Amino acid sequence: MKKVALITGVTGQDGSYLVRLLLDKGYEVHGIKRRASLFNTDRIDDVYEGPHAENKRFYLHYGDLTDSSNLIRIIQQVKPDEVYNLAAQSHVAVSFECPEYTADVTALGTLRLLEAIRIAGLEKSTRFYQASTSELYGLVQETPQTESTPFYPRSPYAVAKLYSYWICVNYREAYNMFVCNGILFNHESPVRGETFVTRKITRALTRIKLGLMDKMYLGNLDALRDWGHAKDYVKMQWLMLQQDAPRDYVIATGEQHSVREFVEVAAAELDMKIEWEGKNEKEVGRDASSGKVIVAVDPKYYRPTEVETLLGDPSQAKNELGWTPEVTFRELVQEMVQEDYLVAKREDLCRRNGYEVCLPQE
Ligand code: NDP
Ligand code: GDR
Repeated sequence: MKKVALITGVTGQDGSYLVRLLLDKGYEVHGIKRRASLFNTDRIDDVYEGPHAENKRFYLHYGDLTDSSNLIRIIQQVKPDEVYNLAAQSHVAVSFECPEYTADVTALGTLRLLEAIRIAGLEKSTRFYQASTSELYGLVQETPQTESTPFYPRSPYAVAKLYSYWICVNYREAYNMFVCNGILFNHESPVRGETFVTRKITRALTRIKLGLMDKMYLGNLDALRDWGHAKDYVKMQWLMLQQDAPRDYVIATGEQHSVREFVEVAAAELDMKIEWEGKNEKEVGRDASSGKVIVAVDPKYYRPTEVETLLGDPSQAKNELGWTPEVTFRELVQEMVQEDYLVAKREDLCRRNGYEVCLPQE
């Protein structure tokens, strides 16, 4: 019998990698997408065959984590063996602008899904993966961070994810449900949302290289992150639900880099060298060959409370599940730069042929 999985957040970065992984493993996959005024399925269009295809194994349902009755109906219809709760208002900076909405989706949405499983009477059979996060560690209490490091969230997003983390632990203990928290550190890819710092950098530098843009503005260049590749991390999301007993796992590379270093490595991929001068909000990065300032700091991207440093220790995942990340930091940056360079070249071609290029900016 083929297994049935339900993915919330299927249109997001991780959803798009996870759906491919599960289809490759022979699953029937159901995804929840939000109604939007424009198509929002770019990342999964190549695997979704449309509503009339034959022998379909991938289905999309309209839904929203703020809508309990919708979630109950989908769970009752689909009767999933596995639920992957990836949906969230996932942007830390935006969570300061929309704290209540973030709590509704990112905290209560998890509760609604868990309750929908219970209401459908599936709590003994459905396994549940929760997209927890290294942001839970926030103001870090020890380095590197492990499954037992105390939490200290530093944003409305992280506080909402803290609720989700604990409600998952509680449902596991209270109802004996198979629920796992994956405490994932930052993971990126060419389909990373454009307003997260890595993608913002690769998108901007490739456009600067081709003269489509003059300069990019960033916030805290000193922030340190443990960056991995999304395709490695979704393997672990699946693996966690295949164990005999549910547990929570840290998923990380165990290697840390600064935002400034990310800029330098990405620039080097484009044969550009950045020379830094100034400090804090006066810091700028010049392109060594032209002398032009191509990176500047804009304090508007600072956060009211920042997470300065994150570094994970994935030993438990390695020892118990045999998981290790395959993509190195440099390979990740390379892939992101190469993909964005192709996009920038297309824009450049249009521009040189007289078509106006007008893309959203952050
Ligand atoms: P994305 O922001 O790329 O994707 C988020 C997904 O959630 C999108 O499909 C989005 O839909 C959907 N969504 C947002 N709000 C709602 C809602 N109200 N109802 C239903 N769906 C909604 O995130 P990632 O793929 O990067 O991350 C996946 C999950 O993992 C998130 O929960 C994130 O917080 C968490 N996480 C991510 C990490 C990372 O580094 N990427 C690290 C640790 C945790 P739409 O496409 O319509 O916007
Ligand atoms: P993060 O990712 O907050 O770690 O959350 P993001 O890429 O947004 O920021 C990483 C660090 O870079 C600094 N920074 C900037 N960030 C953005 N977005 N834009 C800028 O211009 C900029 N300049 C500097 C930030 O201050 C921060 O320190 C991501 C999300 O995917 C969460 O959903 C997930 O839970 C965590 O990773 C783990």
